[in-house]
Amino acid sequence: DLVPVKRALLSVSDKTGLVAFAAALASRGVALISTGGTRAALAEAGLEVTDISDVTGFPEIMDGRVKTLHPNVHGGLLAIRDDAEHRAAMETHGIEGIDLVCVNLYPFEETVAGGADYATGIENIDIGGPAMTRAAAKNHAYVTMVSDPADYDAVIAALEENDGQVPLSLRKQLAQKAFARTAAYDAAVSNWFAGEIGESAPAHRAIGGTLAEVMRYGENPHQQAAFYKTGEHRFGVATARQIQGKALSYNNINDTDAAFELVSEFDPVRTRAVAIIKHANPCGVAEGETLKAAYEKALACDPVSAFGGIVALNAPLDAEAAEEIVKIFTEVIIAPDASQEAIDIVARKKNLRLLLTGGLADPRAPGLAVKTVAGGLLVQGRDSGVVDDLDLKVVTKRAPSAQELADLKFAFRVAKHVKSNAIVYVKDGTTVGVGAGQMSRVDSARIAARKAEDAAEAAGAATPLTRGSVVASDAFFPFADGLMAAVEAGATAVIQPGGSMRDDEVIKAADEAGLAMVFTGMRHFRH
Ligand code: 93A
Repeated sequence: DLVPVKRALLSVSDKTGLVAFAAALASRGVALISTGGTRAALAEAGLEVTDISDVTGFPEIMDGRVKTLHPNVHGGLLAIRDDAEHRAAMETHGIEGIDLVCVNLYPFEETVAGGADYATGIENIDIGGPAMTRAAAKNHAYVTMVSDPADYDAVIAALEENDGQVPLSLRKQLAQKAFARTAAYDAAVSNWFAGEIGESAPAHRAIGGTLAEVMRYGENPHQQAAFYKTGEHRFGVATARQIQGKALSYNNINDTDAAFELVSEFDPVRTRAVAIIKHANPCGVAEGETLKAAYEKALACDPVSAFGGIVALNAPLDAEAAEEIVKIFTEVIIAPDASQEAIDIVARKKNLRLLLTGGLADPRAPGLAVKTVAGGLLVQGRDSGVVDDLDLKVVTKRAPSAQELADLKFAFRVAKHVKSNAIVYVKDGTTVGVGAGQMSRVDSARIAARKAEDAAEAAGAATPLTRGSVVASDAFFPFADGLMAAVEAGATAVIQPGGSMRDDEVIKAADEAGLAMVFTGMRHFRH
């Protein structure tokens, strides 16, 4: 099952590692064939390359739309080498076998993630690349299909160890990976297309991903787990660069995602924001003049829970914030970027992971949220509602003050990222109590208030921090009791979606308590 590699076709958009790979092939006597840009890159490096046009007997036509789509290429890829008829066809038509294909595709995902217009999106749909990828992968009995620069070294090593041949086991692995790539690619095209034509029903959209990593275990040690990347989002945990620390676990990735999605709600032009996450819920979120100030405020909300948490920042990590964060045990820091000084400070904690994303997530971006149920998949559009875009309606006699309104918006932004039922108390741009994941809204309100009392006690404050705070609820109060729990805790203003059958009752109770209350008209359930 060993096939000598004598002729290779290289056609890549991502030219990472290309020259070294091609040079290693050439030094083993492999003849190289290439398309325009790839050929130019190889020729410039002094390698001898045959132009694809000399193989097809055709120029690359129609702006490159048709360059490799030709029987001389696809016959060379698909021929069963020891089938008499296939060999006769090769003879008759002058088709030569191609033993190794190195293709990566037009960067469709990156292009549309960058907000490309319709025509640019369409032009970046690769046709010839996937065709070759699939042909070579199908015919892996004879052909080695290399779809990822990360595999170049392994292929060269295999050739060296096996006297210029690639073992079938590796060819099979590479073929599987190649099909995963074309599947994810087509899923990305279909998803983008759905958005372009206003097709929002997620059921019509393909779900696909590329296997990025197999984890040691899942949510618990007895569960298997893997991480698949969909290429749907530009900045986030899936695309972040890990600067240091050991590999992220399943729970780490889940929590880090929650942290970064939350902190990305805060525009860095307006404010510095920090979120600390445990078990996918925030145990402290704050904004401030500096990241350090925001971090200290976020930590003060619930310092007990923050131990071993995930810290997300909405601006590049600086040295003074890093100095604060490394003081307690933290699992992961995620930020758009970091100064060299900050990176050096984090380096003092060997196990602390530092992830840099290159930018903030777009809270308004479309996308899919997927969850399994026994025997099925539930698919929905992600929650892309942003409080700034909502029409806030004052429903009480008293309107919120400017400070209350700022805190109400802050609180609702946070509540969107808290598991339901969610109640979030906020004061001066800081969460002072978070109640998450309770079966009753009253319980969430009580828990949040109690946590605020604990925090006040820990800080040596005389009164709980909920006194004079505002409160957000992710969904409407079905009865006045949840609202009254917030009043008892000392909240002066409320933000909630509204829309309960008993809104009148709830508004009346708010008026009697002198509260200011605004309705958002949008609910943020999260389970
Ligand atoms: O426009 S295509 O769909 N038509 C083709 O026949 C074709 N053949 C290869 N795109 C095609 N490719 C793609 O061109 C490859 O998948 C690769 O991404 C890119 C390499 O082009 P160049 O070598 O000119 O940089």
